[in-house]
Parts: sequence; C-alpha cells; structure tokens
Amino acid sequence: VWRRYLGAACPKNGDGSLRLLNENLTKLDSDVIYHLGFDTFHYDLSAMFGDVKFVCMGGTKQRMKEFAKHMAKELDVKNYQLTNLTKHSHRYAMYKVGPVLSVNHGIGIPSMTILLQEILKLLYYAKAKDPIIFRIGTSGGLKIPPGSVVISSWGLNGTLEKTYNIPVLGTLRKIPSIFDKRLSQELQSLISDADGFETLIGGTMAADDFYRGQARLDGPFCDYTEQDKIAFLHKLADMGVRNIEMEATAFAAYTNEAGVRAADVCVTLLDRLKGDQVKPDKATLLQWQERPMKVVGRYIAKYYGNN
Ligand code: R2B
Ligand code: URA
Repeated sequence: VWRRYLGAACPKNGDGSLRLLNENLTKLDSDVIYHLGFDTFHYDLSAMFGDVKFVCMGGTKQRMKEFAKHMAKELDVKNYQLTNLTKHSHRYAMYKVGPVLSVNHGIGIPSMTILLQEILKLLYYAKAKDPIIFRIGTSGGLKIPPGSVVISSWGLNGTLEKTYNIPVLGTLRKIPSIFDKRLSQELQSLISDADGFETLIGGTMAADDFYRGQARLDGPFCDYTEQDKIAFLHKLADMGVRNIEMEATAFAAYTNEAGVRAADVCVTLLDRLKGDQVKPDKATLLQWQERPMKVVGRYIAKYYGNN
C-alpha cells in the first residue's frame, strides 16, 4: 500500500532564503540540530552561516576537507580555518570556506538524508540566500570508461522507479527524484577535452546496498547468476542509467521538496559490465575523486557573486 506524494515544493522567500512549511518549527523555543551539534538558542546561526551560498556534500570526511581546501584556492579565500564545525556531535565533519560549506554525509540514503535535512534547517535558520546544494561522489559506471564523471538527470530506486520511497506513519511515500536540468547542463558546459575526462549527463541508480542491491557477484551472498546480473545492468543502461551509487533518489527528492537547486556529480570507479571489484590503485582513485571537485569548484568560482 502506498500513497502518492502530496507535498508541494516549498516556495522561497522574496530574498531567496528558504521557507520551510513545517509549522511545528515555529513553536520550538530552541531547535536542537542534533547530528550537527548546534541549536538555535546557544548559536547565532545567521551570523555563522548567513553568507553560505553553496553547500557541497560527499561521503567521506577526508574528501570534504580536501574540497574545502580546493575551494579556498579556487576562490582565493585567505582567512579560513579547517576546523570541523560539527565536532561535538562526532557524526559528520563540516568545514566552511567563505560562501562554501563542505560537509560529509557517510554512506547511503539514511545517513545522507539526516545530514541533508539538518543542513536544510541550518540554511533556513541562517537565512542563507538562494543556496545551491551539490553532492560529489563515487559510483560504478555502466558502459562508460572508468574515471568518467556523471551528472545525474534523475535518480532511479531499486525497484526501477524515479522516486525516493520512504515509509511514513506506516505508509509508503513516493517522492519524485528529478534533478535541475539547467544546473546539470551548466556544470557539464564547464568541462572540456582539455580536462582529460568525460563528463556526461544521465540517469543514476541509487541502491540501498553496495553488493546484491547493485547486482554484484562478490558479496557474502549471491542468489542470481552472472547472466542475470548482466541482463539487469543492460536493462538499466537501456533505461538511460549511466551510473550506480547510493544516494541520488533521496538527494533529488529532498532538495526539490525544499525548493533548493541541486546537482549530483559522481566519478565512476569501474565499468560494472566488466566487473564488480574496485581495482584502481590508491593514487588513481584519489586523482579520479578530484574530478567532481573540479566540476563543482569551477561552477562555484564562476557563479559566486552573481547567482
Ligand atoms: C558511492 O560510494 C559509496 C559506497 O562505496 C556510497 O556512498 C556511494 O553512493
Ligand atoms: N560506489 C557505489 O555505490 N558503487 C560502486 O560500484 C562504486 C562506488
């Protein structure tokens, strides 16, 4: 039993700040943003984060620290500190460089959506103007050379619907998972042959598992054949899926619902039609993970000040 998603995307205020439609929030004396280690009583969130224009999320703490450094260089920000702003919570790591918040979200939809929802509340309390949220990540590619970058046009869930499905009060909600087309195209247009990697726009499957959920043969459990796996991956490719990761559906759904522009930019670490194991050496993996940073960094450097 499921109900179609009924909510409408939140409109923004005239000044571009977020308008969250949950009236319960207005009744709180202090809102505890638990996993980020902030609350609205002890912290002046608008003084701390009111100037945020871009949020970039990604899986690991290390990568998001690297992204913060990358943005300091790109935007020529001199006075910044690489302090983890969420350190009291010990759950995530968040860095701020000028107008950019760089924060990790861990692996998978539940970890990512907790972070994302708290970031949306943070931006709301901070009255940040027209913030854009990016995700930079890794993924498995379908029929494209490893090291390619995929900008997601939509997210596809494990039962092949373009929705993020979440049970709410015992009933399954299905929230559409379509990304901002113009933003994806703008990002893609910033990369050329000289960058040495391909950047495509395409569908992204978000699985709730790395192994069976992504048709791998090398997990502890496998109850289908290699032919079944290959047939499934071809089916995905025929639907327009270019890569598989673990967050795209929910990321598109919640940013849409909040009325915030967003893009998911992932490098592929392997071609899943050729294998399951992630084999490139450490140096190659690190170098490839800089690619989504380059794409998003270039956008921010170009549009900062006039978005
Ligand atoms: C890509 O990589 C992670 C799993 O290895 C997951 O967070 C994702 O989406
Ligand atoms: N992340 C995933 O979720 N899948 C892959 O194959 C590689 C990275």
